[in-house]
Amino acid sequence: MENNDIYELCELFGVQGEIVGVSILSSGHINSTFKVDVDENGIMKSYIVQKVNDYVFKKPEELMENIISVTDFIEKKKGSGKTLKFLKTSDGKGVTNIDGEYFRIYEFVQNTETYDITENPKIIYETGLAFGEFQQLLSDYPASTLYETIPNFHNTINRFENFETAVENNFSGRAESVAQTIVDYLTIKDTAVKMTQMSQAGVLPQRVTHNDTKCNNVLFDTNTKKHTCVIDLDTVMPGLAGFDFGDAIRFIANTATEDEKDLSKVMLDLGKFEAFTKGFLDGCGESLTKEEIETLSLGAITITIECGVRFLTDYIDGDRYFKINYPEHNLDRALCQLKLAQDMIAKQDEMQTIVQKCLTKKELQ
Ligand code: ADP
Ligand code: GN1
Ligand code: MG
Repeated sequence: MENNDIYELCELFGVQGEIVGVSILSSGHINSTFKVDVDENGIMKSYIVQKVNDYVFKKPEELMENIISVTDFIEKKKGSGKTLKFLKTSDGKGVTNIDGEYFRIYEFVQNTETYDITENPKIIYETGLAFGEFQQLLSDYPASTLYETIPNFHNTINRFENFETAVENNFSGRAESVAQTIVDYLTIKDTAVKMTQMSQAGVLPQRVTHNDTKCNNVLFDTNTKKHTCVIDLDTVMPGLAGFDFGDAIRFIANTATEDEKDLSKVMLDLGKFEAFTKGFLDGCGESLTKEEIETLSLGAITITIECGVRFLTDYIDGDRYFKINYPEHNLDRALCQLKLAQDMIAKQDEMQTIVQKCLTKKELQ
């Protein structure tokens, strides 16, 4: 992205003052993120300028309508500073198009930090609390009024259909070399589709969900180490609470990183699982149903399998969706999710016992 584009965007979104610094913040696999420092008559302010990936998000305007509506709703309940603050153009839009590319600007939250990985149980608890509170705050928001920013995002039946189509088409020619991994994923398909079937049967309710609950999507106050706000709201849409829980566990309770090559290092850490679960349940308050609580551990298994299937699909499709740092990156991610999912399946009863233990502790408080 050119500096000229940044100047033009700041003008379009009404940013006052002189731009004194631009830096790249890049941790995610989808969008491109920049921090822009501005001197507003001696007062320093910073903004995030983000290019929305329109290969992934086909309707950026609808996506921004969702985000603005949800952040306004949270701000009314919790006050400013507890959610992201997006700027609007003079015609009231939250996203603009320059040369066919979509951009938005929002306020940078000062004195905050994010964690890509953490061993600290307090931070893990706080991350659970942040996503649980997010769930609870939006429990009276009418989920059906939100656009589906990526249709069928956590429809695991559909994800497996896309996977099987990718294997058939084999655009990259890589399918033969990963034949065993394909079989391994198909072996656990029945487990992975259970919650989607329960959702379709109306057993699990549709909630407003975040759908990308990695720990680096929570901002922490640098001094107090308490969570300040949940970020990366592109995938906020109707979904299952157990999938938000599950995606967080996939990321935060793995003993290794998402793309660890040495699979002997990849396992579910039950201590981290407990810390997150406690925070999540505390944050959710009374908002979850019995069926939602009973399927939390299945949510973790489901999303880990689904995420792995998505990485493997992309590898076989020729790496069109996720950003990669080297040619086998998506395969490494897929193998790592497979190992983690297998370990979760072996530990499912232990996970559910921990969920019950956290609930009992909550009742005693
Ligand atoms: P991605 O899609 O790349 O994950 P994010 O919206 O999560 O994009 O932003 C990437 C990183 O930028 C975050 O993990 C966080 O460290 C930082 N960041 C994003 N928004 C803010 C903000 N409003 N204030 C401070 N830091 C932010
Ligand atoms: C993507 O943007 P980022 O990196 O936080 C992806 C998630 C995956 C995640 C895997 C819109 O999230 O669904 O779980 O990568 N986001 C989208 O790391 O597809
Ligand atoms: Mg992110």
